[in-house]
Amino acid sequence: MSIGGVPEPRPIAASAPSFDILTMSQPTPSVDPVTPVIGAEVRGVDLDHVTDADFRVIRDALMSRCVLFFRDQDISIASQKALGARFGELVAHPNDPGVDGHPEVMPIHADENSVRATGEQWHSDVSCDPRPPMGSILRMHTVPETGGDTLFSNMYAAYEALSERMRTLLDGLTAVHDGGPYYREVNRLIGRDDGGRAYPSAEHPVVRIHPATGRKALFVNQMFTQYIVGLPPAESGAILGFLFEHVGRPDFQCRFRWRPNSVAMWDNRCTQHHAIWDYWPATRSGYRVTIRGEAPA
Ligand SMILES: O=C(O)CCC(=O)C(=O)O
Repeated sequence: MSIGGVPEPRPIAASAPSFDILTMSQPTPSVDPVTPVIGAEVRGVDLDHVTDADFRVIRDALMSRCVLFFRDQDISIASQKALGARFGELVAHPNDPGVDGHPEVMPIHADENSVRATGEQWHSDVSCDPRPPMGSILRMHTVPETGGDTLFSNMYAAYEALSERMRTLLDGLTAVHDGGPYYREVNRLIGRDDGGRAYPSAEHPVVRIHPATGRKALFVNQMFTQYIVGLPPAESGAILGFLFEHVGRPDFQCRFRWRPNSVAMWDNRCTQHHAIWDYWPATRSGYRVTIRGEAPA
């Protein structure tokens, strides 16, 4: 139908991109929470071409949701590194040589010949470093039909769920994180000679303050935390045992089901994750880049 010979404007199809006609700006990525507590799926962004506006959305969403998920990102290693580098300096892994020509890119791989898979217990990446990574970006290119999900847990929520008395006790404590026991066991399992090398070790607050949000987060994990400083071993062991179980509470978590070319980006300062190896003998394979953080305070 037309009015006075002028055709009526046609409605925009629901699937059309929402360009702003006046400014010709790109559509803003959408950020959809996964649970009320943690995680968001970010849609409408191409990680091969991250604009400044996209980056601001990603950074803000990471601060509020702690872990972000992206689908259908058939991106290059250069793009993955470039995204990480917008957040900070990339770091090589202390026990993994990285891929050829890219020491800061860590392969994450398990197949029928594997005797272990990376990250099979709750942890925050390389928390044994004096400046543990602020974040990690993992892209999987090959995933099993089913299985191989990754669990993420919110360490603000874990801290806030503790009683006031327990929070008061933990607030003043520090703990020693050591990479040696875990990395040496990995090397033993896969038959790699570590040549007696030394691994990072550091003392960190049990409860850290996130430098960007100012919120308190629990910062001890099963993979690296050895003991609480200044407590007898039995008391340290009992408190850490309780906390290691506490971080795995289902109401702090989300669970990510990977597809080929899915990407997850997490903030190691306020999350822990646990990769489930339930898919042997299938293959699961991808690459991680890791971003240097600050000394926890
Ligand atoms: O494979 C995964 O989903 C995560 C692996 C892991 O734990 C890590 O990259 O730290």
